[in-house]
Amino acid sequence: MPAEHGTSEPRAAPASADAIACDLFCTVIDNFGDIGVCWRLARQLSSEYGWQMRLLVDDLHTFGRLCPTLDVTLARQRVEGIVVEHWHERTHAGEVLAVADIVIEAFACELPPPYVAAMARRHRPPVWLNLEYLSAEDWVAECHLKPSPHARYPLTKAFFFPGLGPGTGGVIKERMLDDARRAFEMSASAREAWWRQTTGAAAPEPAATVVSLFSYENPAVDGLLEQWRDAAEPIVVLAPEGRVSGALARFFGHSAFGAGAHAERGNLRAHSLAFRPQPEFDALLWASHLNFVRGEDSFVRAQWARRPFVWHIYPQADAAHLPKLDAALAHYARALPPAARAALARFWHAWNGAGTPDWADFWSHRHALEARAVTWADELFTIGDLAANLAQFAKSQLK
Ligand code: TRH
Repeated sequence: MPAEHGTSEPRAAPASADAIACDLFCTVIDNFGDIGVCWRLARQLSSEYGWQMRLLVDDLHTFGRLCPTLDVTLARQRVEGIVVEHWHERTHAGEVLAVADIVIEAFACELPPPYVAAMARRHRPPVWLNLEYLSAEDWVAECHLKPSPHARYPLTKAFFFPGLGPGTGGVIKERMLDDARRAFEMSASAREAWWRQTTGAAAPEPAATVVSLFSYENPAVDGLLEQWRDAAEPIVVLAPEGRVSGALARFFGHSAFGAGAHAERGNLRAHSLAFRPQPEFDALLWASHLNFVRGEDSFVRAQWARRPFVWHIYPQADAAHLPKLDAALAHYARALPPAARAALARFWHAWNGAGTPDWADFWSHRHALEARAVTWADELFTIGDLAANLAQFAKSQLK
C-alpha cells in the first residue's frame, strides 16, 4: 500500500510499489532509551517486514551515539534503508508532507499539527498508534490497543502497550537474535576476539564472575564495589563509560574512569568500555554472567540474553517507578525457589534505593537465577514479539 501525499511532492523512494509505509516520530527526553527503542523497532520493521520506514527524531546527536554512520548535520538521510529526518521543530511535519499508511508516535510525543491535519485529509486515514513505555503492571493488558477518537478530526489513535504478560504488546526481539547469541556463545575465538577488542585484555580466567554495569548514578555502587573487592572469587566489571564512571573513578582513586581505563583492587578488576553502536550492545550482555541494566531497552535485551540481571529502573517523581519494579519482579521471580526469590527482590530493591545490596547473599543463588533466566526468556516469548504484534494489529486495521 503506497503512501498518500498531502502535497504533490514525492515521498522517499518506495521499497516496492505496495510496500507499507510507516512514519515513526520520536522525541528524545533524555539518555538513550527513547531513540534506542525507536531505532531498534524501525530497523526491525524495515528488515523483517519490508516496511518503508521513515524515522523523524528531534535529537540526532544522541541518535548518533547508537548509530555512528548517521550524519548529524543532515536534515534528511537514508541509513540502513530507513529515511531519517531531523524533526527540529514541533510543528515541522517532515521534509516532505507525506502521510504514511501507519503512523507511530513514540511515548506520547505530540505529532506536528499540520501532519495530523494531513492525516485527516487522507483518502484512507492511516493506522495511528501511540507506542507507550514498557510496564509490567497488570493494567497494561486492559489498556493495550484501546482506541481513542481524536477531538476534532475523524481519526482514531490506538494505544500500543509493550509488556511482559499475556494480552500486552510484548517487547522487541529480532528474529535472528537467538542465533546470533548462540553463535557468540559457541565460538571461543569470537569471544576471545571480543574481549581483546573491547577491553584490550584477554578473556578472564574461568573462575572469574563477569559483571556488566550499565546504570544511572547510584549510591549503592560504592558498597557493592567494596564487596566485590573483598569477594572470595575474582570479579571482572565491564562498565560502559557514562553515568557510573564517576563512582568507579572515586573507588579506584583516579581522576576519571573514561573508556579504555582499567584498574584493580583486591579481587575486583574493572574495565571502562567505549559506548558501542547499538547492534554491538548485546555481545556485552552475552560476555557477562550477570548484567546490570537500566531504562527500557537494555532491560529488555538483558532478558533475551538469558542471564541473571539487575534492573536500575528509570526513577520517576513520587516513586512512581517502584510499583513498576515490583510488577517486573512478580513476572520474572515468580518461578524461583522462595529463598532465591526473596534474595533477588532484596537485591533489586537495594539497587533502586531501598536497603544495601548484599552480594554474597544474592550470588549464593546464582544457579537458581541462571536457570530462571532461561525459563523466563522462553515464557516471555510465548506472547510474541512487539514488532510482530504491532504488524499484525496494523495489518488487521489496513484491511
Ligand atoms: O539510556 P536509558 O536510561 O534510556 C531511557 C531514557 O532515559 C528514557 O527517557 C526513559 O524513559 C527510559 O530509559 C525508560 O536506558 P535504555 O532504555 O536501556 O537505553 C540504552 C540504550 O543504549 C539501549 O538501546 C542500548 C544502547 N547502548 C548502546 O547502543 N551502546 C552501548 O555501549 C550501551 C552501553 C548502550
